[in-house]
Formats: sequence, structure tokens, C-alpha cells
Amino acid sequence: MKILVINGPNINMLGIREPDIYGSRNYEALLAYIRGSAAEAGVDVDCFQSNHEGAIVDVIQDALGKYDGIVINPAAYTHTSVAILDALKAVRIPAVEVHISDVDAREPFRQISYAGMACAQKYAGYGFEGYKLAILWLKENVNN
Ligand code: CA2
Repeated sequence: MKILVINGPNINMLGIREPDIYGSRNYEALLAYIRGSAAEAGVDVDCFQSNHEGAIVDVIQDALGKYDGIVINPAAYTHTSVAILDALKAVRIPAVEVHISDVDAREPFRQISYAGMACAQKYAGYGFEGYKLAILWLKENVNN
């Protein structure tokens, strides 16, 4: 099974500020955590991060025929991007939404998720572990 993990804007800045919300580990540590989780689960994983909405749309489109599942933390684009929602709907690759923080307990604007409308499952507020839970969910629920 091949899984693509997509992280949106500012996730590459993890650990630099707001450790109370996002923890003190950096993006490199997140990548190591995701790769370790995938290896434990016996699935192949590629990771992609961008601060640009169109680049995220491009990578979702390019995933068609190459990946069995997508784990996506669209970061701030979660709450604004119909383009990412449409891309996920277009490729119809099973997708799981992840947020490091508990978005549903934060500001009202963070409780709106466009991308989530095309995702089969959501893990929010579990820190890095949400990515592992998402990988395991895809492994259990997607036939390939
Ligand atoms: O909780 C999450 O994973 C979020 O997707 C993270 C986004 C935020 O806009 C979403 O509402 C929830 C923010 C990404 C990281 O932002 C940073 C802010 C300050 C310092 C470092 C990273």
C-alpha cells in the first residue's frame, strides 16, 4: 500500500512558536515520526509539504493512479480552500484529515473544514499521533 502525506502552510515552521498548541518538535521530527509509523505499519509513504494552495492541488492531482490513500493536514487551507476540496473529490483517493491541534475546540473559523468534506475520517488534537492513526485507518479500511 502506498500513502501520500500532505502538509499545508507553516507546518514546516513547527516547533518555532506556539509550542503550547503545536508542541515543541519540528517538521523534521514530524517526518521521522510519519516514516517510522509507516514502516511499523508495513506501508510505503511519501511526504509533501507546501505553503502554496496550487502546489497542493497539483500533488493531489498527480497522486491519481500512484497512491492508495492520502493523509492530509491542509493547515490554514483547511478552513478556506474549495480548490483542495475539489481536487480530493476529483481523484477519489481515500483521504484522512489530520490536525495536530484540536481544531474543534479553538476559534470558530477553525471549526470549518472544506477538505474534510472529501475525507472519510478525521483525527484532530492527537498531536503527531494523529498521522499514525490516519495511516492505520487507511491500512485497515482501504482495499488494495
Ligand atoms: O492543528 C493543525 O494541525 C492545524 O492544521 C495547523 C495550522 C492551523 O492553521 C490549523 O487551523 C490547524 C497551522 C500550521 C502551523 O502553524 C504554525 C504557527 C506558529 C508556529 C509554527 C507553526
